[in-house]
Amino acid sequence: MAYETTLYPDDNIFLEPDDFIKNLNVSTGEEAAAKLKDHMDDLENISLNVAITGMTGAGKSTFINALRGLNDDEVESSPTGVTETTMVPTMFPHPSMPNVRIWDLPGIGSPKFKAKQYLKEVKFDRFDFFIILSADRFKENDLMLAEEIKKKKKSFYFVRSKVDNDIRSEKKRKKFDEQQVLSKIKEDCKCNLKKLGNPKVFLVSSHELEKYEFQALMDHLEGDLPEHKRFALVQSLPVCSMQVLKKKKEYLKKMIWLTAFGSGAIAMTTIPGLAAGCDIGIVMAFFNRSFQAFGLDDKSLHSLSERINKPVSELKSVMKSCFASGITVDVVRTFFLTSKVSVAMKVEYVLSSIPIFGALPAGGISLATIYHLLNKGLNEMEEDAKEVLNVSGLE
Ligand SMILES: Nc1nc2c(ncn2[C@@H]2O[C@H](COP(=O)(O)OP(=O)(O)OP(=O)(O)O)[C@@H](O)[C@H]2O)c(=O)[nH]1
Ligand SMILES: [Mg+2]
Repeated sequence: MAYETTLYPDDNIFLEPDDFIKNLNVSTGEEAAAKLKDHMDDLENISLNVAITGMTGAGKSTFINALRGLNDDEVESSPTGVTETTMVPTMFPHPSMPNVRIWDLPGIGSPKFKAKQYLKEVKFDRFDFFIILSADRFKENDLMLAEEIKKKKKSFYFVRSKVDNDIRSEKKRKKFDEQQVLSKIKEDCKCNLKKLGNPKVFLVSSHELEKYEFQALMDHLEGDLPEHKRFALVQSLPVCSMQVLKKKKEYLKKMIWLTAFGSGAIAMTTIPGLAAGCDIGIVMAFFNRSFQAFGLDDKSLHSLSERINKPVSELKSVMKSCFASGITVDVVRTFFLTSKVSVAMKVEYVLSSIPIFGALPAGGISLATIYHLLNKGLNEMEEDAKEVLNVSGLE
């Protein structure tokens, strides 16, 4: 995994095209192609290790499944249940981003619990951050663990889980006010955690990620992570709201010009004379990534359909883009050939001022055109994803 060692000293993986080219520091098209390819591989390989811990029954496995967009009874899911089920640290790769790994850490409920020893045993260093879950008041062991994580200069977040249960039982009261119930739970947690200096607490239901504070938790994680890790986090999030969709698009958009440069530069060096002047593999990889990140692939739709109890066919019926049936070379080629192209002026301008790119595909498809088509494809997929979200009733 070369990421940390390559191109960007400032951890800024999404420089503007002009700066990016300057930073590439290359003098030939071949060099540029090689560097762009490296950079794209790096983006593919960004790793994120998330530790989920908390007492037995706190809802760790259920939360992990929800994060991975899976239901509890799917084959790849973390086993959940009312008896103690998770005994050893277990890693669960994200279904479409295997470098995003979510770890189910064993119960920390033992009376003899020693936070320092525990962190050593689970090899705390490999984790980017910890999420400590509790279904009621945070216990002494949770607090000890947070203190120890802090000493090791790692981040932790407290999540009060299963708030849907609280709401459901409080609803039976005559004077029910949801906001009041939530505030009360939060205050109680905060009071309970005071000795740690007011850490943030997020109220979450793994059964209803779109409600309560899952989004706020993700926003905080995103803000605290270094930029290249943010990219992995956002792409791996389950699509549970328009806000998540918007965020995903924002990050994917930043990849567009890189994909356009990459596909053009690599095509120039590896397939000279090819009329298309565009590496279809790179374009496919971009569309595939976007398709999965938007939750439009069969696997994601299947999980969603089970969760909301609607047939996959109903979800698919609202997808109107040409990508609705999946990303294949034929689909992408047809999309390229049938799209009306208006020239993306800014890209054309930037490219024309850079000699090695100025020489790109004579007579073939221009980089500005690729750029434009990638943008168009992404917009169309986003529209499909919005429709799916609407019909699923999550928004
Ligand atoms: N209503 C509701 N139930 C939940 C939620 N999260 C978990 N549960 C239920 O709580 C029980 C325990 O959940 P698990 O995810 O297995 O808990 P765990 O922390 O992994 O437990 P161990 O593996 O034993 O440490 C299961 O019956 C879940 O269905 C939630 O957000 N809402
Ligand atoms: Mg478990």
